[in-house]
Amino acid sequence: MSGTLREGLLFGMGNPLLDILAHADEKFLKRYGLKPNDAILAEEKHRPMYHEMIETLHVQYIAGGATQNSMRVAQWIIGKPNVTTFMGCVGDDKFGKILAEKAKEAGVNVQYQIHKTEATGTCGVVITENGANRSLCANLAAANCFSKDHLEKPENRTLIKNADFFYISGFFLTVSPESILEVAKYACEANKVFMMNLSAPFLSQFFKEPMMQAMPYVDILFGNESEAATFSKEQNLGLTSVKEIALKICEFPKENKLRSRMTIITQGSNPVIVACDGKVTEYPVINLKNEEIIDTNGAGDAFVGGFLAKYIQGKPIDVCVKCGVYAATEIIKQSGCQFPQEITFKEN
Ligand code: 26A
Repeated sequence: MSGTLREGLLFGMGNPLLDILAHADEKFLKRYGLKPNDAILAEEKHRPMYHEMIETLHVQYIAGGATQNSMRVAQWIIGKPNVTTFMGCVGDDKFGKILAEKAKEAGVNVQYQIHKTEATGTCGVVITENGANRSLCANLAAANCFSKDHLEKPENRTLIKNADFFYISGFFLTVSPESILEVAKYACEANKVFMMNLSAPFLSQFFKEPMMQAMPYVDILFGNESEAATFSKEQNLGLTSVKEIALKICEFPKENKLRSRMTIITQGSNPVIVACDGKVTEYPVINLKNEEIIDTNGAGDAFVGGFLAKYIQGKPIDVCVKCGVYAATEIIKQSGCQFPQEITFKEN
């Protein structure tokens, strides 16, 4: 695979969300029925939460949305603008403009679908335990209105055709499975790399059908330990060991027989698990001191971004994982998915 970085090499698609982030206590989580470490879709009962956060807590507005975070982080590491393209749906409003600005600032070529009436989506991020836990509650709004016709515009078709790598977080399964399949099938036919993320336990539980429709196209699947455990339970795998689950996922039916599936599971401060071709490799992470941790919001997305920045250059997997770990570590030291200007990553 070519090691050169060119414009449009990596294509991402997902929910562009503006994170409304605040530190709170257990009582706040209880009031809205939230778990300390989770990601869910907002229901009616969560509506007042955003208001309470803004009125009573110290909130920060930070660019978010899982796939867009990964694209921004990949761009940060790559340094050369427009190597990544991102599509998703925003409203015609201030939040949408902030998201576009932040993504462009990082160098992402954002090609949003813009909804005329729905507002840009937001995500309540409630941080507890001094940054160790983050509870995400997304109000998708305009993000939920993404439609496949956006991909059919000639200029967007060209962007897809020009990409060699595709990444879509599992969260997008709640919005447009048909768009996911369109991209997945194209990648398969062209023998290009299609990648997804388990993203959250609720997707394996309640979006099983679209998830399993996309699975045969997945060349690389990312996830964390709790998502892997829920996936195993929901698929009746009868496995609890993360390594065994990762190996089993690699064996699920696959369309493109020219590529073996790779499953990559992060486990917080425990080693990263990489399973492929019947083998499992563990890679250590960097353990931060408690006082260095600001919040873990975006850590998983940053891991993917760092990994992809190297993977699309054809670097060996150990370098890709090391870069993923580096990126996640930097993001944990800041509020939300934000990163410093300087890059101190060394491949060896
Ligand atoms: C459909 N859902 C629930 C979501 C999300 C989401 N991004 C897309 N769809 N729920 C949370 N996020 C994003 O995850 C990031 C942290 O990993 C948040 O916006 C946050 O930036």
